[in-house]
Amino acid sequence: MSATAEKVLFFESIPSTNAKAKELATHGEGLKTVVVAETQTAGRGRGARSWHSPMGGLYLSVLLQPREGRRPTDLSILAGVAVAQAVKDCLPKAKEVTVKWPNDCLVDWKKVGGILCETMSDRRIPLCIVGIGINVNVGPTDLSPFLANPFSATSFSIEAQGTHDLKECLDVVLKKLFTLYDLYHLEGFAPIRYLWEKNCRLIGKKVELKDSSEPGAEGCIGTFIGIDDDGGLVLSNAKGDRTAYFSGELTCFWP
Ligand code: BT5
Repeated sequence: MSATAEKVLFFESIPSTNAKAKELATHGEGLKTVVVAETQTAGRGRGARSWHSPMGGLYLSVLLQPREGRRPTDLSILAGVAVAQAVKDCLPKAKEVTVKWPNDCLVDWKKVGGILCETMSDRRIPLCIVGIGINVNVGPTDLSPFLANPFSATSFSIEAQGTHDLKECLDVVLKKLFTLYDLYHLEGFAPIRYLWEKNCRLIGKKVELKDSSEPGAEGCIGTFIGIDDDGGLVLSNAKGDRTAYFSGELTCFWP
């Protein structure tokens, strides 16, 4: 195994690297193909949400496969760890870089990156399109629509003044991602789960999980225990009963 991409394809402006990677996979592109764009005109978030993708950000999608019999969510959790490790390497040590379930990367509790894992289930082992967006050289004006989010938005250039080399950032992200991918295929999900929990600062805290498709609905409040063997968020209620959740939005927290 080699912890590198099979092929990296660069584009200037496309609607979405995930859509492009899916199209390429349909036409025969295989595992470890990476699609990178300088800007996206229709960057996708989870559900009906979008990912704002101005020039200066890093936008990429990678074709990966879960282990046989395992869920694609493994790869979403794995990518979260890779992004957190890469962001840590690129920013000053004093910044606190953490993961937020299911797939965000936070710097000092503000969102610097997001992951969207989509699946092509038309084969025996599903092919996953792991999309990663990171705000690198993105200014505050571009992020202003998201500053009021429960976890606000930030970028490398906001957190550490100056311009960052996007190619270097891409190389770091890919190195972390493929190293973890090889570890996962050799040793399973357990080491990935361990690394994810090590990079999460919400464990042991009281959190609220809301159904993002029903903004007005009441959420589940509980203590964040960790993630289970399938990457589900485990909450403990006031009675100490534990439940695993596989979708939703952590909308508030009490550190
Ligand atoms: C995500 O969704 O965070 C997944 C984002 C994945 C983007 C990558 S870019 C490369 C690849 N190609 C794609 O088309 N997508 C992937 P979610 O957890 O649903 O968060 C989306 C929400 O984050 C939005 O509704 C906004 O509130 C907020 N948001 C949008 N753009 C943002 C940005 N650039 N920085 C911070 N927050 C943002």
